[in-house]
Amino acid sequence: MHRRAFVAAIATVAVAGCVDLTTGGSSDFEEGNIGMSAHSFLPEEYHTEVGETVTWYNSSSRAHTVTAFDNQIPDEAEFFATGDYDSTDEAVEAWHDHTGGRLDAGDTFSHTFEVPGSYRYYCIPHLYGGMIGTVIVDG
Ligand SMILES: [Cu+2]
Repeated sequence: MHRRAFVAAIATVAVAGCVDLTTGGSSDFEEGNIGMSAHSFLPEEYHTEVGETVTWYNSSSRAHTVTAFDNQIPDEAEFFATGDYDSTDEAVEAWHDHTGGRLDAGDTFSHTFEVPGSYRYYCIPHLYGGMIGTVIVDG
């Protein structure tokens, strides 16, 4: 009885935080590999392999961006950002100009990773809320 009450409480917290505790932290969404809450990527760190395509899915009700830090991806890697901009600066400028690159609720964005290494990316409007993620590509 006590255990049931505890599990129910955890389930409530999980729903409130949009975190699915049942799948162990990767591929939580049918629509994509990495989901989003109001202010974070789910999961914040995602592992994949060279040649694999990763899909982000905006599972929240807010608009977000997926924008690589161009100085925090491997040297040989292709830059990626919603809106298909060529650099972090260009993406930031477009966001401030006309919310360029916005990923609305339910939208998806995909990128294929061809170079092994660590890729840091963020959401432009929620950077100061700590909305930063990492994709680790194993060679
Ligand atoms: Cu965001």
